[in-house]
Amino acid sequence: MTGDSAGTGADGKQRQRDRFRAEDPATGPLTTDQGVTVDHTDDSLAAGERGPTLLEDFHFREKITRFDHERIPERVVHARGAGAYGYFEPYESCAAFTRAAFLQDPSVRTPVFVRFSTVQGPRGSADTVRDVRGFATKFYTTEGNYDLVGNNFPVFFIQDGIKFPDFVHAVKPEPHNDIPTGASAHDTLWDFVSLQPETLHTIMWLMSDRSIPRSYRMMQGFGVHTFRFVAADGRGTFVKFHWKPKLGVHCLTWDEAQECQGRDPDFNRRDLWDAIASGDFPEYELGVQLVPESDEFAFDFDLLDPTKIIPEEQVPVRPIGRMVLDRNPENFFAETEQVAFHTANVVPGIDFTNDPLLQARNFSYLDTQLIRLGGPNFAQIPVNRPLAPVRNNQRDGYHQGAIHSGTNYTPNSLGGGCPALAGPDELRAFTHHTERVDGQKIRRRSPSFQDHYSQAALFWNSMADWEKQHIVAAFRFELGKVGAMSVRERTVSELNKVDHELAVEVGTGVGVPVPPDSEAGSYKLASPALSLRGLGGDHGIRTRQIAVLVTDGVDADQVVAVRDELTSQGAVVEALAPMDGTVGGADGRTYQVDRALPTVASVLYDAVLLPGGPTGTPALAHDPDVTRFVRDAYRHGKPIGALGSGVGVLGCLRAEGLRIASEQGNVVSEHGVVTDPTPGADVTSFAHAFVQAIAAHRHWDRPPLGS
Ligand code: HDD
Repeated sequence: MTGDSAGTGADGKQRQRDRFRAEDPATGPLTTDQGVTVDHTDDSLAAGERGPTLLEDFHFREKITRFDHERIPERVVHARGAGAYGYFEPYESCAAFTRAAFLQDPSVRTPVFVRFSTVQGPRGSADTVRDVRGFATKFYTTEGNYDLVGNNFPVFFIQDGIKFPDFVHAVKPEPHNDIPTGASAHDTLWDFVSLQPETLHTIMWLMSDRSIPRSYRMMQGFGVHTFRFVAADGRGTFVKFHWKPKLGVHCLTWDEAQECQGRDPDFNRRDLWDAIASGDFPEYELGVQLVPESDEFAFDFDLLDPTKIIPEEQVPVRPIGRMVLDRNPENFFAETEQVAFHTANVVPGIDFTNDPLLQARNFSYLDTQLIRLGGPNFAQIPVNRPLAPVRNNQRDGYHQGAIHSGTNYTPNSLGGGCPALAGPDELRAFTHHTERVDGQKIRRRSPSFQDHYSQAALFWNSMADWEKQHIVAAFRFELGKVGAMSVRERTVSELNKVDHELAVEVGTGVGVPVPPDSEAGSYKLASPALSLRGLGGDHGIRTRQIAVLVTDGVDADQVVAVRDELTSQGAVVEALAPMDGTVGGADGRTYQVDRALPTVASVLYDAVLLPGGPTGTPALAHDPDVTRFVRDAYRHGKPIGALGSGVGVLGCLRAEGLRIASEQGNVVSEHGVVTDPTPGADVTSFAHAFVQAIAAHRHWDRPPLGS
């Protein structure tokens, strides 16, 4: 590939992309791929008006052939994804730990492309499935591309990559009937899990709310493995990478996630796209846990074991920079589908460790791109193209897009010895970290990888009560879908080695005996940093989606006052009414409706507001769409605000046990239900309380309906 550096800086990638843009269709008429102008594309060339199509119709043949070949194989895992461009900037120089150029200068922005994904389902599967999420970042650095190919969990299911095909076969749809799509609740996964206890820690994450993110913008990312930073003097430091979303970590309820799959299968993809399109750029902080090489054996687990975390209480996460995603791709196929990540794409200053999962990945990614992207030249595809110049003797192959000249071997004299090798003092050259390695050639897992239960228990012990309830419910759902009782039983017996209470809760739910307490694990340690309790972000309401249910007769001044307060704090407010168009306010004016209620559902929003009105809004209480909307919002722990006669609309839930504390006067906020029934009340203090309830995201302490 010829060097095509478009310069550095945050817009360097954008300038490079501009050079590969297809011809602007506005510049002239339709042509064939050969540039021949076409004046007719709706009828094929035929022998007579009713006659057979002629083979010489090159335009017809080319058009159909191109169409026939539009699809490429989807990724074997992480097939469904959504991507975005942006930039990364370090907060300060990290020269003390790494010589990576993009981590030196806070004034330098490095362009990035990020792809978020689910793992199990095919390209067309729904977003809000229970699954791990991929979080892969390509940094287009001045020293070449660096890919941080992570997930939203800090641990992985297996310790050695040789088991990856087994694990993926087990979790993927079963081979005989290709069921289930985008789900892990089936016999083969749990058969594997119950026989492979190293999966248990990650399974705990999978059964927790972390596996159903509210948004890619509200999700953490982790490099998972222990990597190595290398400083200019050659000193190595172990490093774990963390992405922390500025908006905090928020998740869906399982019930909500399932309804989203029908209401909007593109829920997460759309959310990312809409936020970027409207200028609410997602932002993540990059943090690192640093461990000096001298402390390699200072932990009670092996740093090379990808099923273990380093608890943040033990080694704090140090923020080193931030990433902002500020541009949607222009073409899904060209960019999001064709982007190719690879754990072995590293730059000077970042190196590997001997983690056997990482070592396997370093083989797999290039290998899979060769088949998926049809040959070895995929680094020339615009989204994959480095900004750093490329000069080498790699040649030919499918889809070679560059015209190379000169010699194609090293050493040469006929080509002037070019390209020359970097000299020993060339700082930009990648030199592998020097590490002493010796041992028997052996196929055996290290004894330091044998503890599979203590960190699964660490996770469980760290959860709030409501998080534990969700985990138990998830296990009951998943194992309840498993047909083989022996698999259910074996899994519960493994869970008992994590925690007896967990095993009892799950075992009784799925109808299998639980082994005695005497055989249970007794791990006491907890890591508060693992609970969602403390991960609320900046506790603001920026980008939260608020539904305001309106109808004719609504007190529009009240709606406008609350809406203005919410939007001034960055929330997105939509007016929903039984029918599209406009509603007539109590003041006689008309107000625009954003969406008709039958086209939406509360699962698509973060909070709901029921405004009052002297005549109209009680009618909403008899609308089944409204009743359902409010009931679901309540069941899913979402903030609900009601003003004036809007409080009466909440009465639709009274029969189901909803107690509204404030029947008259004053603002009352209880379990995220904020009410003020005073007709025409000043909304200032109501809005303040409602904002606080929204900032808390979900209210799990709420009494369930029907109780
Ligand atoms: Fe992987 C894709 C993340 C283990 C083999 N993986 C892929 C993607 C992500 C991850 C985010 C999607 C990249 C994109 O958006 O294009 N994978 C992980 C993490 C792992 C992990 C965080 C454990 C820490 N993966 C893993 C192992 C292997 C692979 C052990 C094989 C030995 N992964 C692949 C792959 C994929 C892939 C088959 C499929 C498509 C692709 O690479 O480009 O090579």
